[in-house]
Amino acid sequence: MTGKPTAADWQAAASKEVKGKDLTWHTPEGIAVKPLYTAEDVADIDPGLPGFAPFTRGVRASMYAGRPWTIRQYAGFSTAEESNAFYRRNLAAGQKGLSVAFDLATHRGYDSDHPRVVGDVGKAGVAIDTIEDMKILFDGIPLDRMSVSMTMNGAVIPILAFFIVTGEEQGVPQALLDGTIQNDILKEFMVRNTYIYPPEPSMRIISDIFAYTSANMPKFNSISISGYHMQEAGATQVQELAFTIADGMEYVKYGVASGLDIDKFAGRLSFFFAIGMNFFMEVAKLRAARVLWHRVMTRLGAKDERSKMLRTHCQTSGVSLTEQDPYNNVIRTTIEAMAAMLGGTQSLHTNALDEAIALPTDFSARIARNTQIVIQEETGMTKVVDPLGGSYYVEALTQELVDKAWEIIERVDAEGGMAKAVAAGWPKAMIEEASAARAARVDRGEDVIVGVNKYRLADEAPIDILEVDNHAVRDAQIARIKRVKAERDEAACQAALDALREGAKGTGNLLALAVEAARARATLGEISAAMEAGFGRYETVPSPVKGVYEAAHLDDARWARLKDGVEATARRIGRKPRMLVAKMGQDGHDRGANLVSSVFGDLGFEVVPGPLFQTPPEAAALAVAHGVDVVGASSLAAGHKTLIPELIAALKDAGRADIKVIAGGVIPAQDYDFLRDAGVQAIFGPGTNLVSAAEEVLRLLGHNLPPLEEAAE
Ligand code: MLC
Ligand code: 5AD
Repeated sequence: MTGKPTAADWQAAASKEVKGKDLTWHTPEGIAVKPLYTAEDVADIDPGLPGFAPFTRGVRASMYAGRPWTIRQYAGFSTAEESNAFYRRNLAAGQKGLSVAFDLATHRGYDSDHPRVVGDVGKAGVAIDTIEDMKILFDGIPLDRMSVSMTMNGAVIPILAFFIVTGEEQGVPQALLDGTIQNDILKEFMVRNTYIYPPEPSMRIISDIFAYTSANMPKFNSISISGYHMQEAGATQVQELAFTIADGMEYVKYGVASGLDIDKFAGRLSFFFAIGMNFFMEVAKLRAARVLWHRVMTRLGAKDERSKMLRTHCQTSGVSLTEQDPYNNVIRTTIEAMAAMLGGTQSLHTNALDEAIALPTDFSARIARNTQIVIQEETGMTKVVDPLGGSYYVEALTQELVDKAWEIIERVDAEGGMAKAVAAGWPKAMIEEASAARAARVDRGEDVIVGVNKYRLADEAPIDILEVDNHAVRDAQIARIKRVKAERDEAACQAALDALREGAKGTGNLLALAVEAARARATLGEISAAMEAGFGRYETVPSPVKGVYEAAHLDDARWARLKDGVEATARRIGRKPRMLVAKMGQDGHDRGANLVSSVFGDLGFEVVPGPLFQTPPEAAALAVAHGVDVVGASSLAAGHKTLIPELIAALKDAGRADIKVIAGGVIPAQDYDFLRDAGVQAIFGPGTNLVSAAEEVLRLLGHNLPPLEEAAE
């Protein structure tokens, strides 16, 4: 061949190598990724320069060459004392910023002595009931020098009030408090489920926080608008991108509608994204997010460039990690961390290798932290700003993500904004459909997960995990609540709570009122209840998607055999087999439960999708009322050892010990014997193939499936 090869020459050469096979990769977000990108793909694209609008290449001119991203590991468990000690050890070992994980009782506005939270205290995060707990949590950590992120949405008012008063009692004025509060309620209604109040008052809380922090706490980021939990719930990257930016738009509109000047608060809005295993897609996603936010904020009338600058935290993906062969998780997290930094994140959490089983131990936390330190300090990767800028593929993909996400953002906008869309339910349904489609691809081996659906080990030894004794933590918390209540000026405390109650019914800044209540030693539960008196508590029922998982299995002999088995069972017992999918305790992680409801529904079960947040007796009563054959208890927040035995006892008390109880979710192998001894008939851990699980459930219901060959004939 003479002369320079052309695109057509390449096409011919590649086609010959693969004998004409189409090499296009059709991604779940509906993007057709080509096997080659060239200058032609980016002829119309100019990514600009870092530090300048629209910030495609990063929000700072010097980026990590000037200052690396903040190594900010999310952590919290047990008591404030234990979490404080853990933070201090981590800071001494190279962590740079703090990030507090609260337990689910705290998230949902209950003190540790509340009867609904017995299984949750100190389990998924640290228990905080009063300002005294918060002071212990930050003991020896100067809040004017350490930036602190707090992941709190439902009980955001008492927690932020405790934080402000903790600063005050440390001698730190509000103006110097540095950090971030998550404060992102829209995604709670969509995917994370730690809401307390209905949507309208929840949006007012956010505007009140914007008003208070923009006036008093200029260094504090008033919100962390989060797509993370959408990806964890199964969203594609385009969905995550679009709904997160659309959520941000909605908050800005509410802030403006409440009378705030957009440029007074928008500079302190921040974002939070998940970083999964699709490496280049994630790099492009962060770049696209910045472009989109700049576009949206310009449209909403922001003038200050800082208001249009998307600053973000990232966390590597929890769902991408596996219980099986868990050291593979170190590899996955390293790849994800690199995508986050090459995308230009401001702050990063890297997950620990025991993610799929339990909270991090000192050992697993060290490896997770060192993943970032090694990238920052050993590789030279931080020396050049946006090193992937100009990559044909990355630039083209960035543009494609902008365009695809923009279509969804325009739809949300046309339908009146994200609060309306969330109420209508279509974003959640869209995410759940993507989740069911992904589960089907994994269960069919089309999406590979090493050590789970390919190269699986025959035997695995359990690894050491962190265990929290929730009963001991609860006893200690109750003792401290009693002490604080005994020592406070009761009249002053009640007066502050009355003022807050009035404020919730009328106007008045809720955070300002809660700061008074925190000073007067009101508890988190009391502050939440005072607002609940005006707002009510929000409840919702799940509505599982239909047909997505089945559609992917229509050619599958095992699926056909299962459906026959369900039908045979129905003939035998005279009705469809019935299953309650129960969510007990304050654990709102409903991805697994929704998936199970959806798949068993597709199989022909009559599924009762239980509401979130039930107590074990409530779940038992629901099971009895519906006459179910089996209860599937889904547990992802470590409450299983308390809640499931109580469920079994409640069924027995109701005279229905015959109803079978199975358990699924984040349940470590170490707990299997305990649960079996308590009467659990089958346990499905992370990475369970849903077809296999359904086969086992049918066996439990007394149906023996024929060998596969016969069924296939
Ligand atoms: C940064 N700075 C620079 C610079 N880079 N100055 C000069 N040259 C450079 N190259 C300055 C910044 O302007 C800023 O000052 C200061 O340094 C800090 O940098 P930052 O980039 O703002 O980082 P940080 O303080 O870490 O803030 C990052 C953030 C913030 C804006 C994204 O919101 C944040 O920390 N978020 C964390 C959220 C989080 O951890 N969430 C956990 C969720 S877990 P200035 O004055 O400009 O501010 C979860 C799980 C679950 O949700 O479900 O439970
Ligand atoms: N400590 C550390 N990490 C946590 N995560 C949740 N709770 C904690 C905690 N208490 C992380 C996990 C999870 C994600 C939502 O946040 O990685 O998947």
